[in-house]
Amino acid sequence: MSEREKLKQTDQLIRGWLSDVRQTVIADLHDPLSVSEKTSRKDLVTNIDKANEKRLVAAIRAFDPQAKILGEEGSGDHVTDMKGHVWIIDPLDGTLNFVKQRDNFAMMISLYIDGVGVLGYIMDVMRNIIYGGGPKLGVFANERRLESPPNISLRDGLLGVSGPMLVHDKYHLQAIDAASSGVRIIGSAGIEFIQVLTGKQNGYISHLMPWDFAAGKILAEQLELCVTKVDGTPVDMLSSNDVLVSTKDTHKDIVNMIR
Ligand code: 2AM
Ligand code: CA
Ligand code: CA
Ligand code: CA
Repeated sequence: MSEREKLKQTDQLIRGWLSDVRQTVIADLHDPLSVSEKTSRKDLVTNIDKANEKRLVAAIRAFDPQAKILGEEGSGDHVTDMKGHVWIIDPLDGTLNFVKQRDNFAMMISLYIDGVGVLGYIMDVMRNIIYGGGPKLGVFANERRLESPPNISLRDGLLGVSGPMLVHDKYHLQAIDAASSGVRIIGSAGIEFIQVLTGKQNGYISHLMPWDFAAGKILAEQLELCVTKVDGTPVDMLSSNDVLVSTKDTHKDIVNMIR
């Protein structure tokens, strides 16, 4: 079997894991949640975050027992380097949206080998669409291949931002807002990445953990989008970063305004 055929099989397997976990989320969607605060009343974890992570970790362990797993809720490993196979998972992204809206949340999985992004997946759970693929496969929204979005400038597009960063005017975000066609705040990094992948937004800026951007980075770069820290330097896969994902022209515009 060629490397590409193997990756295609793995792609189908991962899509299956996400679909299986989604089914349990949808089946229990209106059951009472067990919610606890992590760092604040705006930073929550539910029984669903934890259950999803356990299921995804079990699936990855059965498939790739030697691999390291970096997950938000602690069912994975303590990962200190990107050597070998590293799976990065966010079992429920946009937990506050999940709790308050039962909408606009995602699940994300990615595989890095020796630090290189190989496969990335973002599932929009309520729309039942998996955006996934990688450098050897291209990017697909379920069965539909995605083309690179148009390279629009800051002025001509809608920019996704983090609410707290906009309020605190971090990186002159209010001036960047004024220079764009407008800003949008969705509250799920995964859903924000999808907006950029599909050309509905020309970029997104937020303070993110590795599991928030690991899958989106692989997909965005495959579609000729830029993923860096907001100052234009490379992101660190093992710590938090102020991340900018955008079209090439918007990237130039924003990095110039920030520097
Ligand atoms: P989460 O829901 O998986 O925690 C908006 O809050 C976005 O930023 C979400 O994608 C959220 O992911 C992510 N995020 C990153 N760090 C966060 C933090 N300290 N508190 C809340 N959300 C955070
Ligand atoms: Ca969280
Ligand atoms: Ca997240
Ligand atoms: Ca999460």
